[in-house]
Amino acid sequence: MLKLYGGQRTRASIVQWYLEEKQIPYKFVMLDMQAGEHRQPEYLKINPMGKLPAIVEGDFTLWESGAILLYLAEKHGEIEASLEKRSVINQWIVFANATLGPGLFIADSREKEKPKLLTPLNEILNKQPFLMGEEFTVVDVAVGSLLIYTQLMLRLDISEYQAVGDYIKRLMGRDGFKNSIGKR
Ligand SMILES: N[C@@H](CCC(=O)N[C@@H](CS)C(=O)NCC(=O)O)C(=O)O
Repeated sequence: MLKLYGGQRTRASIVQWYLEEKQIPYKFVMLDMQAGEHRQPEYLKINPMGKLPAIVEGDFTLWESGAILLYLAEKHGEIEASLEKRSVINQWIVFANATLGPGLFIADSREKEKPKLLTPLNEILNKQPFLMGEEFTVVDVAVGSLLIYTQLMLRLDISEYQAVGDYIKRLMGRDGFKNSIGKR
């Protein structure tokens, strides 16, 4: 069975959300970060960077939450064969981790980046319930989790962005969310 390595409050919950959505069987291996378990040789064999999350499936290991999401989506049939469709999914996952996350979670850039990032997201979500259209996809886990964390962790004022606020509520109402990030 797939093992997901995480800690009390780590991005492993993002991966866990997707596993719950797709009902993929997994075992959550909770490392004690206070005790430095993620820096011990046993875990460094899985992720030499000493960061969480990572997954282990048989003798295959993978780290970086975005790469894990993409792997799971591909393996569990969400991603169609076309290079273009796969690349658009990849685009949103990279956007979440390389642009949206740093833009909103690095205090110095937050105020400047907030309108630049949330205005187009709001426009997209005004037209459709999910980022790729009518259907919830892995992209909503990657981007949506960070938007949700802006509320849970930063209490970021997004009142100007009604469609983003509605999207967050829609995502938080999902069972997969409630059984993962919602439980922490
Ligand atoms: N870009 C990475 C970030 C990984 C990361 O920084 N994880 C944090 C927990 S959320 C961590 O392991 N921190 C422990 C440390 O840096 O020692 C990902 O998305 O997986």
